[in-house]
Amino acid sequence: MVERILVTGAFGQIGSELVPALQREYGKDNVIAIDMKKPQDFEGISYIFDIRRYDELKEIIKKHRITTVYHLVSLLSVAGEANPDLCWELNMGSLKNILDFAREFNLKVFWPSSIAAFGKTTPRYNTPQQTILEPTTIYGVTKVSGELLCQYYNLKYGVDVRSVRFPGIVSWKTPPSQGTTEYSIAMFYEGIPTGRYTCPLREDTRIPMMYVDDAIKAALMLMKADSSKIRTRTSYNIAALSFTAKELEEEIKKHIPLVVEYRPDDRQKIADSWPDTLDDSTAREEWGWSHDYDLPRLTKEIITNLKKKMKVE
Ligand code: AKB
Repeated sequence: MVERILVTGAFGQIGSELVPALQREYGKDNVIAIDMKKPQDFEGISYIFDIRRYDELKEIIKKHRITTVYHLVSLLSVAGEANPDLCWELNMGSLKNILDFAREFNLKVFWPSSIAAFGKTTPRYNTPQQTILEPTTIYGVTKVSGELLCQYYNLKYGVDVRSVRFPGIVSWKTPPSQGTTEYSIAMFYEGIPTGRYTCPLREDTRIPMMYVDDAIKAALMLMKADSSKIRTRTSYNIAALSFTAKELEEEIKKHIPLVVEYRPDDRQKIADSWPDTLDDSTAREEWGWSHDYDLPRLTKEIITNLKKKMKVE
């Protein structure tokens, strides 16, 4: 059967890289991209509208005979704290609707959870797959609730929904958005053209992180895995890197001159509530997860690409 794929939040940080990967794999005509706005150079089928227009969404699912949804729409941690009501409405409302459509039209669903599902009471080092989930951000609350809702729809209605807890994703195609780990992207975006960056976190803040290519690889691998292998229907821990802000600064300095000033703001409290490192052995055992990028490779890749994008020598 031909897969016909819908991606929501298609032009955000992950979607901007996932959509072309899906188009390469399944063909341009089989990938439908939905977001609030579209980049000028996008080639493919897209619809530009607010995801909360559920009747319209349902018509698109029917019209294109969608089989699989990558539901990426989400307000991140910083945006969520600025508007908790909207965060709940958008993150949870849209997930509930996508899961209901999945029930009705027998869709397979990918939905990203996050390390934001963890909190201060979670073991900080080598955080286990099954552990205490008491987040203190509304974004984290939507991730824990979302994980449980996914599991419920799987158990109750047999919906084939799969999820990973993404660490902070480092990428270069889209500018940093309103998350806590997005400082890492901003360090490149501001550091390359100006040689300076003011970091909103302490230099010793260590957070699990991952290059975007590994994040795309994880999503595609998980969705392709045989359903009998997927025994976790909440969300899988997946790990790649874990670096401090200072370690990132030092790695970037091997390529460009950079002065970083550390001036922690509200984001520090959020970062301090997340683990340092994750145990992702369940994902590695059950569906063969492995990452490719280490910090030097990630840094070189981003600097090379961003310099080209920014036309900086
Ligand atoms: C954020 O920082 O809010 C996100 C995340 C870790 O989910 N990047």
